[in-house]
Amino acid sequence: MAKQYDVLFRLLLLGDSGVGKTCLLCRFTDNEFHPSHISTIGVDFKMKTLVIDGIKVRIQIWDTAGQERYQTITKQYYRRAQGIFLVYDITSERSFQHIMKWASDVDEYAPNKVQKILVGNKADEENRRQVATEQGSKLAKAYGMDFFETSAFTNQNITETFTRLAEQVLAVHKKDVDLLQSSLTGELNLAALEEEEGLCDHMSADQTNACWC
Ligand SMILES: Nc1nc2c(ncn2[C@@H]2O[C@H](COP(=O)(O)OP(=O)(O)O)[C@@H](O)[C@H]2O)c(=O)[nH]1
Ligand SMILES: [Mg+2]
Repeated sequence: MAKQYDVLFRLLLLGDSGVGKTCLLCRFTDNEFHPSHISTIGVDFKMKTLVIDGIKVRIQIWDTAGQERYQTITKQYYRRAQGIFLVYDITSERSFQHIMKWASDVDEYAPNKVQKILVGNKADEENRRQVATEQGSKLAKAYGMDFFETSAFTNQNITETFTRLAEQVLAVHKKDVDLLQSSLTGELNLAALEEEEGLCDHMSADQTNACWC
């Protein structure tokens, strides 16, 4: 039987509450958009498989709640992420300023090899824009990150953003993937199962797959 995937990566969505993390994830995995905001509770994930350079890359994308009270839960997940989306809302200067705080948390808690990408969401809301595109690209450049403006509403740059981060993660783990492909063993699971460390003890099995948007 054909293998379902060659490599499994864990990606994490970070950013203030309300910037559109849950909507970005629902748009990417299910091509859906929900106009009302229902706060994400704690941490939740969705999966999708991409084919990059002939390699089946299964990505596990973790959605987080930006609220302060969930910070301790979230930080446990930084450690095992291979890629991180730092998301702000182009109609919220405040959410953009907070990117620095999110980035410094990532520096502190995530592995050194972690790949990051800056995302300015709600690009469809041009008339409410508070953060210029140049401000986003300048910040991304300062941090050495790629940058995309997206819209979960119109589907602008959604596939591009998720694919780019997966490509970056694949590139830094290329040596491991090459080794794996020259062997006959199964898939490479870089995102070790969270149950091993009991991180999902607070969630029930059906909660882990549900869409909270
Ligand atoms: N116009 C517009 N609204 C969006 C977009 N993405 C999310 N929203 C809205 O912003 C609100 C918060 O989105 P949500 O995904 O729950 O944010 P989260 O707290 O970061 O997960 C919801 O009312 C969404 O409908 C977008 O790209 N464009
Ligand atoms: Mg959410």
